[in-house]
Amino acid sequence: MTITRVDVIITCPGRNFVTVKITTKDGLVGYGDATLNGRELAVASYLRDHLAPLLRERDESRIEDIWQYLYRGSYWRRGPVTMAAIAAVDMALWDIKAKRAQMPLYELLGGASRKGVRAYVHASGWDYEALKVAVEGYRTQGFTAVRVQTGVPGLGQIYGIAPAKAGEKYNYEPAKPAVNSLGEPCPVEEEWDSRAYLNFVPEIFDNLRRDFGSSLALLHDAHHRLTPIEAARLGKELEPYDLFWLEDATPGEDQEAFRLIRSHTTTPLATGEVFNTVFDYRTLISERLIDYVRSSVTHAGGITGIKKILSFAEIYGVKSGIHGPTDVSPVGMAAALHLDMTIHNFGIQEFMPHSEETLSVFRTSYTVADGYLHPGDTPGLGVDLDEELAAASPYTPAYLPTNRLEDGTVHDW
Ligand code: CS2
Ligand code: MG
Repeated sequence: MTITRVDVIITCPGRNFVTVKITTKDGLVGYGDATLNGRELAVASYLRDHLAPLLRERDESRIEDIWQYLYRGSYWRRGPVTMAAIAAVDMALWDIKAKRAQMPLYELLGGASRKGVRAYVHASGWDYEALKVAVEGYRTQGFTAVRVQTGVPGLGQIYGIAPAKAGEKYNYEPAKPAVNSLGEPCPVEEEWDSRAYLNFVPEIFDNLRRDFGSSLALLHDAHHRLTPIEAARLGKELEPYDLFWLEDATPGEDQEAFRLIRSHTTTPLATGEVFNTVFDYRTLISERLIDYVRSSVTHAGGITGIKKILSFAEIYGVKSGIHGPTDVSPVGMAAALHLDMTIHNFGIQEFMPHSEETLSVFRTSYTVADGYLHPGDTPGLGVDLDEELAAASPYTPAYLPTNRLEDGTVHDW
């Protein structure tokens, strides 16, 4: 068959999402997620202006060839915009292939290697007491792994902490709509102080182990803010608390920094949510400097792209920890779940539940029970898009926050 239409759908049911919809001559439809938080329109243009014209009339069954044509054949390779656009096309083509085969995608990718996908959720709070309530809430729901983040005394709003009152709602939304003095959209600015953070965090983990015992898996995200020696110190000080992983300790582009961190600590390390290709991981994986690969299917070239990363990782015993925040759409989340079901080196899946508003536009067939997710057995990815509802929620500019030190210097994140 051939591709007859490529539509790009931008919608904001609670937050922005960019979705590609590919239609074949015989009327099959596939969806792919192209959401790049705070840079949504750049990917939408890449898809609409540069990829859609290349795809029409092409044989939609040739997924690997189309991936290589868009990646290798375009001269300008890699980068988040390019790889999110390729990812969306790739997901949509896998969706169509599995619908044609009348199978849930995980069957086509090799079949189930496990009963379900173990997930970790985000618990946060301004102080330990609020965090404790959030962790208890997730434990009651049956989750066995939680990422824990708290405010830091002396600092105001910091990233990753739910603004809601303890016990109300555990999630935070990464991107925020804000405007500058000219009324133009701009990022919110937050404060940062690594020393205050480093001096405070171990106490939080001490409390958590005291209150929740040893079996709960605890994860923590440093959001690329530390220097290698600070990350080494944190990893070492957290060793008694047996973390599942310490995530994004240092800025992503410096792969060699992990040699220093690794030589000082046995705390497991995860990184890669800002990476787009296997080349971003070459040193990290081949030197066994990390334990978990954090890319999302959406930002790493789709199922075809992330499979290349995970197959490389498998040789070195490095596992998956696929990125699953709310800025990955339900389509991107479904793609992750199908893959998680099949690969051998599955580690854990991040799960930040989408809002009811988002799920009214994206109708999913994946399920969650007792801390496990399951992609469901609907043919394809198992996500339908209500286009009328989508059209009723137009794009609203929103950015991830940025952060500065006390003296005003822009800090890594
Ligand atoms: C976070 C995300 O899920 C995570 O681990 O780091 O909130 C991330 O910052 C956002 O997805 C960025 O868009
Ligand atoms: Mg992260």
